[in-house]
Amino acid sequence: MARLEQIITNIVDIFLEYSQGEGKKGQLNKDELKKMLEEEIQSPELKGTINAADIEEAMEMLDKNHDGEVNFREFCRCVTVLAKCYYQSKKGGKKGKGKGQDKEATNP
Ligand SMILES: [Ca+2]
Repeated sequence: MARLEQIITNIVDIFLEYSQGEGKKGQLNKDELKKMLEEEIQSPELKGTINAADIEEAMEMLDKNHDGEVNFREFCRCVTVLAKCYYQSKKGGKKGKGKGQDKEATNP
């Protein structure tokens, strides 16, 4: 399978796997999200972005419709956030801590 296809199927499979738990199907509750982050995010720079150790904050960041669970759409957002973070770290972050560029979450 081509690389991008592999990633896409991985994203779907990971979500399906972790959302099978006790909570509602098709949703990650707090425990499921924590388990998923603990097991599937290993590198320190990504852990700095969304951390299982601060699951309240991670949930707040991801649970956009505030139903206390992470649906597939919200999970995809999580992946996007991590990808952007990794992209920034690869680019070397020359711009330092400039304001604005990380602020995509500001909804009016
Ligand atoms: Ca939600």
